Amino acid sequence: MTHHPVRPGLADPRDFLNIDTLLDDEERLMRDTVRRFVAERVLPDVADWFEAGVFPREVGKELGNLGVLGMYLEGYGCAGTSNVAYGLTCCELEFGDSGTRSFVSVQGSLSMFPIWAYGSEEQKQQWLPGMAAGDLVGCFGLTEPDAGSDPGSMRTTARRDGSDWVLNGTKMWITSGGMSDLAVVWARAEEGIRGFIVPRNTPGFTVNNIPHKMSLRASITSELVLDDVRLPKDAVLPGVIGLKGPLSCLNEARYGILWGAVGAGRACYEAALDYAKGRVMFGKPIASFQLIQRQLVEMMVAVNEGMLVSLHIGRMKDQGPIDPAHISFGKFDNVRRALEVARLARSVLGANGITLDYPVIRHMNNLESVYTYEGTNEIHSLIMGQAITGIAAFE
Ligand code: TGC
Ligand code: FAD
Repeated sequence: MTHHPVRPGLADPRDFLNIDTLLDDEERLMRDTVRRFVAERVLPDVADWFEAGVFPREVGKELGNLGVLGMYLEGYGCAGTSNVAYGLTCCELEFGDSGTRSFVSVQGSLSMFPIWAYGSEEQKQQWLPGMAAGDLVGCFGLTEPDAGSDPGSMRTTARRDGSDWVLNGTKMWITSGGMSDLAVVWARAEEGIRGFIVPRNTPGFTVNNIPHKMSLRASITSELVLDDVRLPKDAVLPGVIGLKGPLSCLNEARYGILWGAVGAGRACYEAALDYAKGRVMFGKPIASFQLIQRQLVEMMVAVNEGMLVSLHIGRMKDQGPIDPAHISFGKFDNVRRALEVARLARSVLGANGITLDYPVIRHMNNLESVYTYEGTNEIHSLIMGQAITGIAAFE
């Protein structure tokens, strides 16, 4: 048996378990490219965007130029990368801000994916290349004021009138709604739930941005109102009927989120580590106190574990169809752990932890939304509960 001597001091505080060695060259290149974009284009301004409550439209276009919009889809201007490369991208984007990753999730997984998976050839040709380039912005309307965790109870209707469709209803909490050129809206038709492509300028379709958010401020969140919105027959996505349509899109978006949460956690851990080494109290850096070291270690361990879980789920997804309950594992655990990391980091920064001069409270507040959207923590518990017991406990 070969004996490898243990050599103290080799552990990298920013990649403690050498997870980098588990990536191939292409994955590392993608990761580094997005990391550079975030450092140059997001981090210098994101606190201002957050304070102003905006997500600049031109950043959406730049993300298109970077090639990350719908990047794991094949054809129609999309890059066709692996799921792991896409996951690493989400992780880096959310190191910047959950709002930036949200924009990319909603564009690629919730707006482009349903058109790519269930659209007609004409719909794909019409919409996907412009969306991949960031020239057209999409949004995904599933949630309603009275139908959140239970989208099967939606009230929005789609009625046939001659060869047209007429949509009525209200969608709530819709990311990118106010900056979108098209909405993928899910509505109840006679035969079951169907998806519709609703161009922004359609008469009867109005969008109102939701004010006063304390979370995901660098992201636009909107209400969509559909008042006798008349659409031609080719506005419907022909390839799917039933709740499995929107739920299958959620699998894609939740996959990106489970990686993204690790990025937000890493940003908080690194900010706390740097701060603790520089901040002197009682004549010593606070990093020298045992209680602070314990907190830093908790954060570091959570971030490394989250990376391993993400990478494992990503490799599973790259190998073939994956059970949605596996994605729930990552969304459930990585987001709650990232939130714990953010709260620990907030405390290590003391009073400085409450300002936008450091990234921590911005991430902490953002993660409250991430905990709730794309299936709340409770819903993901129940999805895994059903997977291990065979009993659905949703109602
Ligand atoms: P259930 O009866 O279990 O299933 C109905 C049909 O759907 C199928 N199905 C799935 N298909 C694909 N993927 C999945 N994950 C699926 N889960 C279920 C199922 O097989 C069945 O098909 P069929 O052919 O038999 O009809 O449905 P249920 O009504 O009991 O609901 C189950 C539940 C609670 C898990 C589901 O409703 C759920 O996931 N609720 C959470 C809702 C949610 O996550 N909303 C997210 C909205 S989008 C968003 O938040 C975007 S934020 C984006 C950002 O800014 O990053
Ligand atoms: P509710 O469903 O009312 O839940 C309230 C509480 O009850 C939660 O703790 C929940 O876990 C719990 N609960 C509910 N049912 C059960 C149960 N069966 N067992 C145990 N506990 C239960 N939606 C979109 O369609 N598109 C978007 O782009 C989008 N973007 C969003 C962006 C932001 C910033 C936010 C905050 C939300 C967004 N959403 C979007 C909506 C999001 O998906 C919903 O908020 C989420 O699904 C939860 O629904 P709800 O808020 O109505 O909460």
